[in-house]
Amino acid sequence: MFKQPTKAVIQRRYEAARLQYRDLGVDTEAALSRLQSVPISLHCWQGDDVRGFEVRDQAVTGGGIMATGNYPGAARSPDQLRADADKAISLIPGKLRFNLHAIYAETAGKVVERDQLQPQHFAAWMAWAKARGICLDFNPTFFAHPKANDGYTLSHADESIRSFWVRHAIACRRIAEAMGRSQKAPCVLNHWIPDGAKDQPIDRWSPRRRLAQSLDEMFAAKVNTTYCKDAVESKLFGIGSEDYVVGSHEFYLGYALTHPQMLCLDMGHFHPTETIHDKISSVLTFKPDLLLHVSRGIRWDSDHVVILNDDIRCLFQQIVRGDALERVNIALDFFDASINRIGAWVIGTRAVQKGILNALLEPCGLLADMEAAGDMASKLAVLEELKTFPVGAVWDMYCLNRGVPAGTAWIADMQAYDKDVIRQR
Ligand code: RNT
Ligand code: ZN
Repeated sequence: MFKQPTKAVIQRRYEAARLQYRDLGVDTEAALSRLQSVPISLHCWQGDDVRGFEVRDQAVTGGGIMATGNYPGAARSPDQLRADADKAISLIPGKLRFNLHAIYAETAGKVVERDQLQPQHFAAWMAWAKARGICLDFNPTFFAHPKANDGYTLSHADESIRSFWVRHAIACRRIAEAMGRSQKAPCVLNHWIPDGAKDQPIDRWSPRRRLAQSLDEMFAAKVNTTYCKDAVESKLFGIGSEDYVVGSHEFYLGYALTHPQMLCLDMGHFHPTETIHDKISSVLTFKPDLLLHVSRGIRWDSDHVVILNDDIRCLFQQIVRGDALERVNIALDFFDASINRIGAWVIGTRAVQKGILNALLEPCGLLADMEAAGDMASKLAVLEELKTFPVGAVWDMYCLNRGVPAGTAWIADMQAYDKDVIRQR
């Protein structure tokens, strides 16, 4: 089981698929070379259930986000996390980035407050990424901290707490800038805060005014924005902030439209039946670029492992049809602690790549022409027929070209690593 098909079999199937797509005017070779150049930012936090390695001297009660499940063998040191990420990376074709959070700092056993973090605390991560030719992205951590215990950070009414978090954000902007310099390419720095109220706050105004003020202060700090590309991430509700989230979609959309920072759209941060694919063309009409958190909510912002569902298909169709792949930063954001974590990384990332490939294999011009001519039945028929086209044969060829297991073969690698490494911890 889970054996790799031979090279000849993959090539034969690919050749048949290539001809089938060619009949519709789709160039599979062009699609494959385009796919190869689209980076996906692999999130470190799937490897350890968003715990990080921070050395703390005070208890943390507030959460804001939560990974559920108790699958054994989660990475409990930076070296374990890097080894696990290496394993996942070896099973994923195409270009990757790696996304860190401030709580993944390495401080040699010492307590280093978050507003004191320095690029040196990420030196090992930078060396690891450089050796693999991978660029880093970064996030301040505004949760899992005593000063976040009561549910407010950048919008806190207590000036000493609010300014602490502003200093943390500025420290992270400097770290992102250093990462960017070291990789000679931008580092995307995403700001998400848990701020909000469980039940009906009377004053929904002041926290928003304070958040806007904090953002202005953070972004006024002198940081080279060629290297540090800031984004702000909205949310509908969280655990303990069911009624009111300070950084709502409208809030950050407003902020991003009146400031240079990017907007981040997380697929799990809207109403349960609300999807983000129709937001892409609206946001990119007014902004040059965008950050995506590719996730999968089930009934709520549950951060399930991404799979190739309609949400993913529609999302990348919108991006490819609008020729916007260059303008969208694709980052993953899910954390399932109930299954093998390397499996989670690989399943989710390969699903996103398949979603992009699926969109690249669409005869966009043909469909647009039929639509312009008013031939809606033909358009719908082509879209339907495409659903059973052999995208898998093209995908397998991609994996073969990139030296990564094709089809189900990677599952055997995951199982062996589970037995030999994960379950030995
Ligand atoms: C939380 C946000 C945020 C986090 C990561 C860990 O709801 O989605 O992006 O998941 O920063
Ligand atoms: Zn997110």
